[in-house]
Formats: sequence, C-alpha cells, structure tokens
Amino acid sequence: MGLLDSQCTDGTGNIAGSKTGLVQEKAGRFRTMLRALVLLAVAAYAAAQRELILPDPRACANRVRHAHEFRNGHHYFYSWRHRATSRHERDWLDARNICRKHCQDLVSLEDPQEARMIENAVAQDNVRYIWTSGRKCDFDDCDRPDLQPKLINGWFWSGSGQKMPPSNTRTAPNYPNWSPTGGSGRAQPDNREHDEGTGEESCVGILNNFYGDGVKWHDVACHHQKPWVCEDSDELLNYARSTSRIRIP
Ligand SMILES: [Ca+2]
Repeated sequence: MGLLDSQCTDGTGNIAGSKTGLVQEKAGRFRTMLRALVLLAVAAYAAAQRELILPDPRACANRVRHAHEFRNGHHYFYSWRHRATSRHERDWLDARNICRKHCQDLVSLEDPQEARMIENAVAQDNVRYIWTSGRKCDFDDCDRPDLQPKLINGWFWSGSGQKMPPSNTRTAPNYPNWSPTGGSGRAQPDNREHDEGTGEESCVGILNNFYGDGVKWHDVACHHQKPWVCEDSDELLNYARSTSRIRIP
C-alpha cells in the first residue's frame, strides 16, 4: 500500500505538469489504472486478512491437547497456558483462524457444564477476559424472523453453528451467563459501542469481574484483542482427515 501510494503521488505530479493533451490523457489513464490497482491491493489485503481459513493437517496433528480438559470427544486449548501464546492477544477473527488452522474453532458453550468449565479456568488463572465463538447474526442472510430482535434472538455459537437461547432468558442457573451490567450499567448484551458510535458489539467475550459482576458474558466489538480458548471442531477435523494422509488424533 505504501509503495503504491508513493508511486501514485509521484507519477501524478510529474505527468500533470506536461502541456500536451496526449500526455494528459495518458496521465488520466495512468491514474485510473493506479486507482484500480490500489483498490485491488486493498481488497486483496482485506480478503487475505479477514476471511476464515481452512485447517492445516500437520498443525491439526500437532495441536496442543490437554488431556484433563477432554470433554465430549473434544480437546481444548487455552492460549494463556501455552508458552508460545501465553502473552498473545488477538481480535476475534484472528483468534478464530489460529484455532481453525489447528482443526479447532473458538470455544462454543452449548451447555451449562461446558460454560462452567471455561469460566472456572478464567477465574482460576486470573485471566482478565477471553474470546468465545459467540456471535451476533448481523450480516447477510440474518433477516430471518426467528433471529429478531437480534440483540435477544440473534446470538449463535459460530464454532458449532448452534443457536443460543434468547439472551433475556435463563435455561439453567447462570445459563446463558450474560452479565447483568456493563460499561454503561445495562444488562448484557447491550451493544453499547453502537450507541457510542464506535462500532457494533457483535462478538461474545467472557470478562473476569470487569464491572464487579463476576465471570460473565459480554457482547464486545470484535476488533478488541483478547486471549482465547479453542475447541476441537468435528467439521474441520473430518475435513482435514479426509483430505490428508497425515494421521490426525
Ligand atoms: Ca456490551
């Protein structure tokens, strides 16, 4: 981007100083071409950075698995407990892709027992916050009536595709475990950043007593950086096993 920008500026300045129509016409074409190139570069950069990736079979085979956290046939990965990632924080999509490379996805908390397991780990290890795969359906194809209003009925676990219970109900004690408060004192999810004009709170983080509220779920803008928890993805494991000769446990 920086290189294209500087070429564009230099080239435009030089050619615009010429007197002939032909040169000016060429300059116009040159600028148009450069603009197209810059747009392409921006689009390619965005696509490269912001799309979900497919798993890497070798990374899947070598993924870190903690035996004592094996549950329902799934292994889990806690970024802060692994030396190489212990100090790393990532935005929601980058965290998802790190998990996906290893045939996992961000953790999905489909039942109270699994939610307690992850929340207890956050509390025991004194981690400030983490990402889950929780996501608000607020993109294309999210206009279905059963997903409205989105703040209540639009939540799902992107790691497994399972819909969450309505955010204003409790199907079990502390499940779903949305916080009763947040930065503006309102029960979660509240989409606070949207109201403040700084973005959509489309992703679900677990925050550790951030607002004196205990270990609770909060809707958060997806660009924030946090440690993360991965969970085995049956879909990605099946895909990697079926497309590679590498033995993936
Ligand atoms: Ca919020």
